[in-house]
Amino acid sequence: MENVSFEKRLYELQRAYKELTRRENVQDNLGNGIYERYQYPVLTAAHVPLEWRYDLNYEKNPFLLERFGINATFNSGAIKFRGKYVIVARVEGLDRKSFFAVAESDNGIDNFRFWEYPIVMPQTDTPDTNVYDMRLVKHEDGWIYGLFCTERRDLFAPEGDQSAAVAQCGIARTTDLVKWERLPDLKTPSPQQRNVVLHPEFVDGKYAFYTRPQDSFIDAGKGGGIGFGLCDSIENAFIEEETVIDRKMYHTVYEAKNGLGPAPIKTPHGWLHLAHGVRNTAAGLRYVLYMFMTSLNDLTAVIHKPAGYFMAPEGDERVGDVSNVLFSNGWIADEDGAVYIYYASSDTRQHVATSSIDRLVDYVINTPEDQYRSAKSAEMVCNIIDSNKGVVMSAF
Ligand code: M1P
Repeated sequence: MENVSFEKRLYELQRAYKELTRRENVQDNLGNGIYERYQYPVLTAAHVPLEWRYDLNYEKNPFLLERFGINATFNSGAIKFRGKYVIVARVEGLDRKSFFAVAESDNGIDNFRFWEYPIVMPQTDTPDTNVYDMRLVKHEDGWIYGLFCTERRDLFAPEGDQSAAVAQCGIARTTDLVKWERLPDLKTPSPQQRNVVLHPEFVDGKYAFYTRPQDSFIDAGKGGGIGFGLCDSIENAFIEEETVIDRKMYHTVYEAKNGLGPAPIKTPHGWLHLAHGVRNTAAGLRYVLYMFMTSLNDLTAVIHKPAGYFMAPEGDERVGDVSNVLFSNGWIADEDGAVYIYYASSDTRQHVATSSIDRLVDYVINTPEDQYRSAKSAEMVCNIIDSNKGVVMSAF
């Protein structure tokens, strides 16, 4: 028998866990003024409680081996709930299956702790193989909804193709984030759906959804962008007509595909949206975040859209299971105007960035829009230089 000290190993595991989950986060210096990044991710695989990963009984696990390993924690929905900053993370096991788990923090930027148990999502008649990327919405009907991607094997794929899948939008609702009522999946005219988001308010007495129609599991195909549609009922949600409100476009950061992030935030100027855009490169797909604003009177009208990306992977964020990816499906707008943007990097870990409604509105309204040509970009820089003439640079 190897000489393993169960007690010593348990002590070391607990000490490391405590240190990690009580570490204060540190705001990065300077930045671009639009948001602040932080030094540490708010959730990693190592934040998952030891009680979930280890059998801590000496008799059954004398070597104290990990019994259920976690690969990643990322793509979290977010909501302010009972005064806490609460995120519902996508927790992915070594078996590649992901499930949802609630973690909360007092200040939104550090000390996130998982609740006692992960969520065991009730099933529809066709069980999910995999679920991920929950968007949490407090709807004006009184429920908290979680919309997520449910993935199942494509039954029409040939036997030799074991990666073909069908993605659809799963819908569940809750009042306490513990007990969930599963509703039928959303039906739309598109063969597949991912990145579906529920609008927090009724529109003409109907439930309003942002969609992302797609032809196949990876490629959006002729599903040309972020769609919008209305449903009479949420208990049997069916969108008859999808209108694309923000389309993919040549030589932009969203030329291959795009998808809405969290539910939009209402401001006096319009609805603030955060989305991800994807383009292809020699090194594979690159996912960045971008923003736009839609009209308060017409949710399908994009009234402001800064050129390019809002956030892109930086430093360590660039590397992970799916490298060169930033993805966000959760943000929290606080009563005092602060905004907590929960973004994940490279399908591996969860981060936070902070900003404010005022700064985001300024960014979205006053950042130049894409003019789609290099010469126009150079002209924009010249305009900024000209308007800076006569401004005293005090540090020089
Ligand atoms: O791997 C990057 C992301 O890919 C998918 O997003 P989309 O449907 O826009 O391509 C999702 O699987 C997402 O979870 C993942 O982060």
